Amino acid sequence: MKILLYNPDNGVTRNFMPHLWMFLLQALTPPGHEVVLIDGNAQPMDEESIARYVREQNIGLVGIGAMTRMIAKAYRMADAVRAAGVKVVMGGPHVTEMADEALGRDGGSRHADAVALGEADETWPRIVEDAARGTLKDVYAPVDDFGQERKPSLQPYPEIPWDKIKLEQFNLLPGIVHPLLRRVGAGWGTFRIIPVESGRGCPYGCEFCTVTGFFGDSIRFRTNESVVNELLLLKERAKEEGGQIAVFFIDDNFAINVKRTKSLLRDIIAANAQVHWVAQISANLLRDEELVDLIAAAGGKWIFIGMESIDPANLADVKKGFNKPGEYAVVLDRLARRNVFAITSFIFGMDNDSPGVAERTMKEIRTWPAGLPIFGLMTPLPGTPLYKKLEAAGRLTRPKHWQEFIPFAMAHTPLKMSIDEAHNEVRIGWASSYSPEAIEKAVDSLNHKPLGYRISIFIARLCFRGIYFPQMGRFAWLKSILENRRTIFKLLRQGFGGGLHAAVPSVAIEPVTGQRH
Ligand code: B12
Ligand code: SF4
Repeated sequence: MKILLYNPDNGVTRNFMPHLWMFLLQALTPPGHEVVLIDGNAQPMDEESIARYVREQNIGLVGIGAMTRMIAKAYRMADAVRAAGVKVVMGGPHVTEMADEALGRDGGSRHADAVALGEADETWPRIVEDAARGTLKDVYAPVDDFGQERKPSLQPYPEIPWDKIKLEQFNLLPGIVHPLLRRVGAGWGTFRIIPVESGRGCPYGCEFCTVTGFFGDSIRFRTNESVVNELLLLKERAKEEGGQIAVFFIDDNFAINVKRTKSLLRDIIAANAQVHWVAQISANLLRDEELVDLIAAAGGKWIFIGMESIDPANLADVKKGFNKPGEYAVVLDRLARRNVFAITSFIFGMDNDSPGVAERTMKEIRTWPAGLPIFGLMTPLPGTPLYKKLEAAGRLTRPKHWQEFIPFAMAHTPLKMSIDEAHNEVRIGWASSYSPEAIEKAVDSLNHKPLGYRISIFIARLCFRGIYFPQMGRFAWLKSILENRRTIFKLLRQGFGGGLHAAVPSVAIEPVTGQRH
């Protein structure tokens, strides 16, 4: 059987990193079946083109995965595939919570022939075999013989054949820059960001987050050896194709067990498996100087920190009181001293937020080492304690907000400001962090660092502004480059002063679209 795994685009920004679930399920597919992957971010498709594709390619089963934000598109694509006569199985965090919606049991129309609940590592081989036999069931749940939920242990972990997988769709370097990069130096033929997980689960249970409910509060880790081998494989591939590879450790809290993280980082260093990497770590775990030393020595370049708010009352309200705003600056300085920078994520529209919250937050941010601040709105995702709380209080204004997804739009009214005011605060956050003046200031604040870091933060800021300000086509990019020409000229002058090689950024970064860990 030929199987297509498809992940829809979110229609707003491009995610440059491929989704891990596709590669994982591909690696877990029983022998005898062929699996093709299409990521809508890299290969945009509409309903008509996916229907044509499955017919022309003689696809026997389509697997679709999606977060809540992309689910409306996922359903439209699933409908088109089913209308073409091909079975659809859906999985991921949204349909796990809303299986009845996907199966048309809630009064709406049916979108999927089958739904895989929760982690599908162990159910996927069964789904494939049932589909091949024509005996696909409606629901596949990860349970043991006694009907108890079972979480995959991650030991052993499947070997993802990164040395052979076709990754053409995930090269971040547009063809237009290839000749320039060839002149700059060898090793810039390709640049990819690859997702790698070293563990799953987070016990913290923040009210707005899907993770504790979905992956459970028992944390599971791969062996150090299996992670190190994966990094070595990726490093080897980059070398062979004369390109660059960076890794995004997608663990929700990469240092949730500090002892284990240190031992993994030591093993990465000992095996010379360092690549440049990004990871998500909560601020409370970054108090440990030795951990931060090891992060830097093992290739860590950017740490994503879910700060959420600078107001302790807000943090306590969403059960994230372990975040201490008073120590944010110290944590960021500790990282910056090792040339590790932070993606700092904030949520506006929390219940203790009032108009002016963006400026109050910006005032703090301006005292921190330059990084990449991102701003989102409090969003009740299905299945989370936040959703249940707001629903019970009758505060949801758009209870099924995912059916008509609108980027940066609230689905409930905060207590101390209106929805419009909350939207305005997010706009202020983005505008004052990503204006040409703010970008120039951030780059200038790193004047004491090697030029590579300044270029790196400049490129990253240009990419990150696209999370909020539409920046999809060439024209939008050109406009953004023109607006930032002062900073570009400055960097070029310094680059030519110090030799062009010094100007090649040591690490670039994906324009992630605002993610809380
Ligand atoms: C990496 C990541 C991203 C990446 C993007 C995706 C990428 N290229 O990988 C970035 C950083 C860009 C991102 C952004 C966002 N993210 Co995000 N992200 C994650 C993260 C940390 C890891 C995803 C992952 O690879 N997990 C590991 C794999 C193995 O797990 P999995 O994807 O769930 O897949 C398993 C099962 O779900 C199932 N499965 C999944 N798909 C399918 C499909 C089929 C057919 C089958 C059978 C099974 C199946 O099988 C897999 C193996 O068990 C998760 C949290 C988490 N730990 O999962 C959040 C998470 C998915 N993100 C989340 C959110 C909310 C966002 C944002 C909306 C945040 C924001 N406020 O802006 C944005 C929007 C994204 C967008 N572009 O539209 C939520 C989603 C909740 C929901 N109900 O949708 C999560 C769960 C985190 C959270 N705090 O709640 N994210
Ligand atoms: S927001 Fe981060 S720390 Fe909180 S439960 Fe989710 S993954 Fe854990």
